Amino acid sequence: MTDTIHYDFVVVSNRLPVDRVVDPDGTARWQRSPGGLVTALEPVMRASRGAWVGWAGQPDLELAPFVSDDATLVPVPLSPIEIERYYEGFSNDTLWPLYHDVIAPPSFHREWWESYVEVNQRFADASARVAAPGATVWVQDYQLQLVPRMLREQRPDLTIGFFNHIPFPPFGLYAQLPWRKQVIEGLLGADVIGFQRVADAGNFSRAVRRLFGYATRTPEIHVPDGLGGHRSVIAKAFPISIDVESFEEIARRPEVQERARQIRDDLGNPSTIMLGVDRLDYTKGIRHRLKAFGELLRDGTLSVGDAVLVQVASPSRERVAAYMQLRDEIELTVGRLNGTYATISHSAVAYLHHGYPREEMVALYLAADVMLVTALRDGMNLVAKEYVACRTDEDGVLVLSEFAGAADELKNALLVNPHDIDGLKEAMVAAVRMPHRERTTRMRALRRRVRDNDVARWSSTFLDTLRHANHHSGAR
Ligand code: GDG
Repeated sequence: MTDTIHYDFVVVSNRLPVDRVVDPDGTARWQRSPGGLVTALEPVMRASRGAWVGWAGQPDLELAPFVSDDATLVPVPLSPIEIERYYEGFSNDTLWPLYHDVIAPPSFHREWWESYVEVNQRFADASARVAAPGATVWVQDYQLQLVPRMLREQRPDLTIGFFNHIPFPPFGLYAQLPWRKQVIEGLLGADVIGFQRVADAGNFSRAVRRLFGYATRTPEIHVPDGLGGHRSVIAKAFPISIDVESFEEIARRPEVQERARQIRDDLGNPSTIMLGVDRLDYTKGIRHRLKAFGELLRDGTLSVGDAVLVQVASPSRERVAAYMQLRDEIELTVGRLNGTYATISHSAVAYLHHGYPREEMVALYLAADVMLVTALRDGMNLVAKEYVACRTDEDGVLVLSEFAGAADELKNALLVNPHDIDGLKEAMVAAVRMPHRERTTRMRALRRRVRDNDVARWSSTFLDTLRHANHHSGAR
């Protein structure tokens, strides 16, 4: 242990921000995965000797910490059975559906829970080993909700933050979780618990009151310290965002703009390109979107050749049964729509079950006249913000679900309830027919909002709150 280096700032997330890639000559290397979180935390990492604790994405990989760009990465190994129980099971088939309004039924299995506890303990132990005295540790997301408490038990000197990237459900749903008290106790080990929306923070505080009866004074929760006093925990909304400048920069590149023109050309120059970009997930409302689009073709409101729907559905969680079933359903629907409405020269739906490089995504955003974000429930939805960030031409219409966190900020989008198929159809038609002046007015307002709250602002606001919270509670 004496040779372990200690860090003043530690990020803990299920996945490390790198992917193992094997070059054609057979040599393996690590490639930075360009997620928003990495970008947000890069400056903090650089300024404060940071380490990142997480799983390297492959089973049974026991690796020593290594340096990638400016951060030290600390791999946490997972066995195949843990991947099945902790990750695919408890994280993605229990918590994910439960926290997204039980759109799909959550599965509750005791052995999945046991694995979740064990793996959370391993992440906590790894973090405790690398954190310097008095360090700040920022734990990310629903896979690691027990880590804050486990960490505090070993290391009361640390300042601990937690951010939940997905919604926190209303108590009536949360109460289904057989381990509902343990999860909340786990989270309450943090000094600050961040959520995407004000409503999520409210749901969490209510669950704390209902299950533990602790006093709350928004945004503070008073957690008894066992000595007759209490610790203050802050539960508050910190809406996440994107690296706006990097999207703008890509959108301004001539070759990306040329690619956008080529995409329109390849689609047969329709007057309207509608676009959906999602991980293939049942929370994203892809089926509802296809249904509404199909009915508009059936009614003759839209016609093939004139309008096309491009749907990028990037592969996700392909070993979880609900995702396999969803893929089948979507591909059946797309096949039916194209079978019924496509012509030799024009598709109704261009369906793409691939991941694309970011430049291609930006070109798609630039080509899209109408962006459809129709999630049934979504923590934030970064695609909505990316579309807006890319539209430096102040054109394009965003149709946005009220059930995505982004709707709290992006009020100038066409807000929809995706369960209301008629309402969704009306919004799609309004988007197609919207006059240029109104498109510009709305897009300008949306852009202002996204630029004002970018991802650097998100992380600095969270970390400021964390510093302040710990200062108030006194050094522990
Ligand atoms: C969770 C919460 C919350 C997608 N396909 C490709 C690709 N993407 C990128 C998008 C976007 C990201 O993936 C997806 O982010 P979302 O926010 O839309 O959704 P989740 O993956 O469900 O994320 C969500 C988020 O965490 C952050 O807190 O907003 O609510 O569910 O950046 O562009 N990127 C590339 N190729 C693809 O094919 N390059």
